[in-house]
Amino acid sequence: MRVIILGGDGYLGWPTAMHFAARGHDVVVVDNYLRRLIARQTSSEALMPNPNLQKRAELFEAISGHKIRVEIADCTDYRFMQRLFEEFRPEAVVHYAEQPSAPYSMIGYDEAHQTLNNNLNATFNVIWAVLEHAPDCHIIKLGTMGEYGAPNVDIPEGWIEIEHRGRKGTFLFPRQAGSLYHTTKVLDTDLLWFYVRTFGLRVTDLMQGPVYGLSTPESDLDERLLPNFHYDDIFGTLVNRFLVQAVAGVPLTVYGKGGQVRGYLNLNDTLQCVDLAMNNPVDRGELRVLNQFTETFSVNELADRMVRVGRQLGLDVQAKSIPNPRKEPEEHYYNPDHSGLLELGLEPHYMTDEVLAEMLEQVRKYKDLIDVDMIMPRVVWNEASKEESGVV
Ligand code: USQ
Repeated sequence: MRVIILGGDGYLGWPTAMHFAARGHDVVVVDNYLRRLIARQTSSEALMPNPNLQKRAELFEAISGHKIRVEIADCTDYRFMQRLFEEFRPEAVVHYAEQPSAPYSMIGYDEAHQTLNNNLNATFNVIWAVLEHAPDCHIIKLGTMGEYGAPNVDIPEGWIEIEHRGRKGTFLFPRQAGSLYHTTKVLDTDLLWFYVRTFGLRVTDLMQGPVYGLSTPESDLDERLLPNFHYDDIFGTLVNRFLVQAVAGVPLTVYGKGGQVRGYLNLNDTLQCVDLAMNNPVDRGELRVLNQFTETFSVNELADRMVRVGRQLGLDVQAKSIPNPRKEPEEHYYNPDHSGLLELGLEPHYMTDEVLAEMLEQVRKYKDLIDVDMIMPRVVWNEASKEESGVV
């Protein structure tokens, strides 16, 4: 298939590009290096150095024989998007081109505005480029489980049937995100749904939980092909941060009570899910929502596992609760459905002790590159914790 991957330099975008190219698809990646820029501006660089996209594509082609076309461009530039979609006529577009950090979006006006503008305008331009130049193209959009928040009822996959005063209807599940970043994803979903029901686009919205992992079969070909692995408070996701903290001997940063439950998945399962979505497209006029995670854990459960497995490897691992920089429930009900991707054929890689030990050993190789100054939270949007921690 002809596939465009927007945000192809990212933690998920680059491994996805290699995964599809290795399976014989015709792949174009687009990125404007926004994440690299923000990482430099906020001192949040990835653990290992990552060559730029052009260099990674050249290297991947030299090693594997599979070509990935690179476009360094901004998805919020509609003229560029028009030219690309008109010329390439994609059959699928995977849209990762968003500012993905919740903490970054909560720093202040400029960061919130940049997140809102980038994310909404990129999504809007994808919609219009498809409408005008490739109306049959399947849009695979990375949403987030964070769109739902942590409601006190079971979370379906996108749609809920409501009975109200004796009549029934089906609606998108009410969403209440905990950061401006997560809120932009709610708005993305609404934009997509409007254009699906009005102009018959075909869209899959993948509501993904936090992803963990350092490598994929393709990135194992050469360490310069590894995904950008962040462990800072801005771009690092929980498990990846805990892996680095365990190796560095820094107490695991449990935010608040640690009862926050999320649905997690291995990076290799993200690739499987996106692949399954692409190979099982929806009909025109359909918005399919799939909850993309394989198992749920609380922060405390993950900390306990990391302590146990880390100690078995001889690491000095401890967990410590610190004031929660985020405004979020720290003890709550959480029961989201996630059968859609399993029905499509997902074979989960669960987080076993062996998987954790393997990831810890991988991080250990880069121990000397860890900068411990990036670990403690620097962005606080919980007023009570601000006073407690003295962070301004
Ligand atoms: N947390 C800690 N300690 C830490 C870091 C995080 O206790 O050192 C807690 C957070 O407070 C939160 C949970 O762990 O309750 C998950 O945090 P996270 O940073 O792994 O995830 P989040 O900020 O929600 O964002 C990440 C990705 C985002 C994606 C989202 C899926 O950065 O792009 O959309 O995971 S979800 O969490 O389901 O919304």
